[in-house]
Amino acid sequence: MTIKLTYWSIRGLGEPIRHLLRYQNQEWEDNTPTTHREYLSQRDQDDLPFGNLPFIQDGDKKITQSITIMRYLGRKFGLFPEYPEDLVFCEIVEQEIYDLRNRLTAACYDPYKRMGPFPGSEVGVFDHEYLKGSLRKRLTERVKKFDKTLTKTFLLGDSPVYVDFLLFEYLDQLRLFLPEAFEGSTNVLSYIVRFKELPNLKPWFESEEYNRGNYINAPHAVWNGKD
Ligand SMILES: N[C@@H](CCC(=O)N[C@@H](CS)C(=O)NCC(=O)O)C(=O)O
Repeated sequence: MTIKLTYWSIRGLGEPIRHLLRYQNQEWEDNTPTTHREYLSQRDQDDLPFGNLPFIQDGDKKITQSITIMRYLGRKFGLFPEYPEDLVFCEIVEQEIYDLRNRLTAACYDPYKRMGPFPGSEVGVFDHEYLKGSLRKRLTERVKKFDKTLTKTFLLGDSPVYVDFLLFEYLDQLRLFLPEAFEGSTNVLSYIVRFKELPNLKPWFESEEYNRGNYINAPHAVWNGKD
């Protein structure tokens, strides 16, 4: 059965989901709202108690929150850690990479640009270069920790689990933003290369659509906004 993914037509928080579905050779349909009204009507459905994007529909199940979606798909497709201690480790890594990815988002989007000035707000406080510098410092320290962690082919062993799909995508987004933070971290860099060689994913990473790039963020982002 086809899975429906409702999200913007960007990598954003949706791409780990797409990578996992590609790897599984699972048919899916990208459902992209094209107007604000459509976006709200997709998001605010009665059976989505905390409507947000991305969300997936799998049969009669509708699921929001990108990490919950990844865990759900991981369980569905047998890409879930078997042992409790492995799961704890995966969840730590999952949250760690999500924290870094949130900092990337904060550095890329001026909140006032999209939402307009609020009464009493500090318009003009957004400082891309400052936030980028602060992320550079944190990332340089964190990438070294990932380098010590990524000693196997994938996070837990020879084959990927759901967290690898998050980890690859957000490491790759961060690497494109701040390549200097990854210098010398050979385990991380070779992990990124290895992921791109996975069955079913290799053709995607060699495709024209992927190599055109420039679509990590929404159009109003300061960096890598979709044309
Ligand atoms: N914690 C949520 C964050 C979702 C989120 O911020 N989604 C953005 C796009 S990346 C959005 O446009 N959400 C729509 C909304 O908040 O109305 C997740 O991981 O799914």
